[in-house]
Amino acid sequence: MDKTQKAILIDLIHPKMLKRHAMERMVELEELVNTYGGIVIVKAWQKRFAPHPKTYIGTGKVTLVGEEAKQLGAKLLIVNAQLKPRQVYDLSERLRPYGVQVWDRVDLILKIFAKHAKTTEAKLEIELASVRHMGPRIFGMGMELSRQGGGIGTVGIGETNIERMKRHLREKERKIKEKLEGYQNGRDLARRHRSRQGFKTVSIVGYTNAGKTTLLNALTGRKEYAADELFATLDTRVGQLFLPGINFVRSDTIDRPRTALVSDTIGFIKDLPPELLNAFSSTLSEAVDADLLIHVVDGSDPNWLKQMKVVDEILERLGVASTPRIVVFNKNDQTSSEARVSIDKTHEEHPPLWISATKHQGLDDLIAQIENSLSIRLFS
Ligand SMILES: Nc1nc2c(ncn2[C@@H]2O[C@H](COP(=O)(O)OP(=O)(O)OP(=O)(O)O)[C@@H](O)[C@H]2O)c(=O)[nH]1
Ligand SMILES: [Mg+2]
Repeated sequence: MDKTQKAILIDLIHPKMLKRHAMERMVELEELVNTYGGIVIVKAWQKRFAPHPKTYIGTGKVTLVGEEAKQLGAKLLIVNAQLKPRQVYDLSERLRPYGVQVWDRVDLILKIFAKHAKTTEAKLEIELASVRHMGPRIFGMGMELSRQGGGIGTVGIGETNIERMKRHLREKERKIKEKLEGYQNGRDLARRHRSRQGFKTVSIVGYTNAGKTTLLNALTGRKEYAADELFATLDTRVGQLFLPGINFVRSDTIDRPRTALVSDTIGFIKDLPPELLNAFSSTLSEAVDADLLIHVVDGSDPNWLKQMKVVDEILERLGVASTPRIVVFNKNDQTSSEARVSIDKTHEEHPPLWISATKHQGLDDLIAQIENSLSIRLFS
C-alpha cells in the first residue's frame, strides 16, 4: 500500500518581502515537511497577499486550491502560518467537499514532535502542547455551531457538547501537568544534588539543525542521535566534560574531577508558538538553570543572522537573557571563505569562535572559553 500522502503547501508573504527571503521561507517549510516524512509535495504556492480574516488565504483562492487538489490527488493543505482557530474551521469546512484536510505550521511541528519523541516526558510535553493547541479550536467550533443553530432553537445542544469537550480537555491538561510535575521534581532534585557536588552546568542551545547534538557528542564522547533533519532532539541529554585548566570546585570537594555537565536540548525555530515552548518547560529547565549557555550557530546557513535572532528572542522568553553565553559558529568545514569573512566582519570587537563539531576543529579553543567563563564567574 502506498503510504505517502500528497500535499499542497501554501505560504502568504508580505508584498515587500525580498524574493530571496520568500524562497528561504518555502525551503524551510519543505524541510519541515520532509522531516515529518511520508508526504509528497505536489504543489508549493507562494502568494504576496494580506491574510484573509476568515479563511486566511482568501475565499476565491480556497476554491482554486480545492480544484487543484482534486486534480493533483492531494488530500492535505499545509499553511505556513499559525492560523486562528476560526480560520482553521472556515478553511477546513470549505475544503471538506474536496476531501482536503488543513494543517497549519503548528500542526506540522506538533506532528514532527510526536513522531520523534522517545521518552515519556517528551511525549507528555507534546500531548500538553496538542491539548493547548486544540482547545481554542474546539472553542471556535462551538461559537460557530451555536451561531448556526441559533435560528432553529438548537443552541443548547451545541453548547452542551462544547462545554463537555472543554471540560474534558481541561481535565486532560491537568492530568498531564500533574505527571510532568513529577519529572520536574526529579530534575530539580538531580540538579540540587549536582550543584552540591560542585558541578557547573553548561547548556547547548541554538536553532534546529545547527549541530548542537553533534557538539555535545564531540565534547563529551556521548553518542546521541544527530541527523540532518529538523528537531532530531526533543529531550535533554546530559554528558560530562572534563575541564583540565579549571579549578572551580569548592575546597571541600577538591578531589572531585574538574567536570562540567553539558546538556543539549530541543532546537529552536522561528514562529515557535508560545504554547509549545511552555509545554517544553520541563525539558528546557536544564537550559534555564545553566551556569553557562553555548549558543551554536550554523555558520554555513545563509540565514544565520535571522536564526541567531530567533534564538536570542526565545532565550529572552525563557528568562535566561542574562546567563553568560558563548556564541560559536559551527560547520566551519562547509562554510565558504566569503561567508566566513562577512560573519567575522559583523563581530569585529570579539572575533567569533569557529568550530566544526563533526571534524572536531576549534574544540580546544571552545573548551578554553568555557573554562574561562566558568572560572570568572566563580571568582568574580
Ligand atoms: N559539515 C558539517 N556538518 C555538521 C557539523 N555539525 C553538525 N553537522 C551536521 O548537521 C546536521 C544536524 O546536526 P545535529 O547535531 O543533529 O543538529 P541539532 O542542532 O542537534 O539539531 P536538532 O536536534 O534537530 O535541533 C547533521 O547532519 C550533522 O552531521 C559540522 O561541523 N560540519
Ligand atoms: Mg539535536
